[in-house]
Amino acid sequence: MRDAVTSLIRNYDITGRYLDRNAIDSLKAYFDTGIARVQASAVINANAAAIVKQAGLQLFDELPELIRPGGNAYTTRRYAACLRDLDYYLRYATYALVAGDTDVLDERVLEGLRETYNSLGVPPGPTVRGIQILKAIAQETVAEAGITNAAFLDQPFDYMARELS
Ligand code: CYC
Repeated sequence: MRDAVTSLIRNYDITGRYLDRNAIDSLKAYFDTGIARVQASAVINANAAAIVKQAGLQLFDELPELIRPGGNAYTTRRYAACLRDLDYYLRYATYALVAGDTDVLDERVLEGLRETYNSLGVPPGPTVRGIQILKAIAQETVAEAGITNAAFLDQPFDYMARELS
């Protein structure tokens, strides 16, 4: 698993280069947002259960066919699996936020997920919608906690949504 610093060093080491201006700029951008990343992640952690619950309610409110007979989240077991998946997305997003890198998402969440979803008939469009809803609620929650300039918050959610689209 890589973070913003180890990813960058790895790239420079492969080609045997000293850190140049671009490297310094990107490290600076990461360290400048460091405290805010940790704070945003702490706010999400403290509100994770409520964020997931609200995201699930909003998703099923927007797409009620998911929980009707024949829908992929129909039956309590599948409903619960869907909320659990949302919880995975949120938790791993906080890891990626702190790391400043999406590598953990590739390695721990996305690897083979599309195939698993295909074989179980989990629909990609509604899953992506679920991730977007999670992002919006996480943004609101972080903003309400007084953390401004949290533009970095979008990245892990957008990355997972794009990879599952
Ligand atoms: C199932 N979701 C699964 C399964 C996996 C994951 C592996 C199959 C095994 C199981 O049921 O537990 C996802 N597992 C993960 C992820 C990780 C992991 C991401 C990384 C940490 O270890 N259905 C919908 C909604 C959506 C949904 C759109 C919720 C957003 O209609 C999710 N995922 C969903 C459902 C199942 C599932 C309903 C159960 C499908 C079935 O068994 O028929």
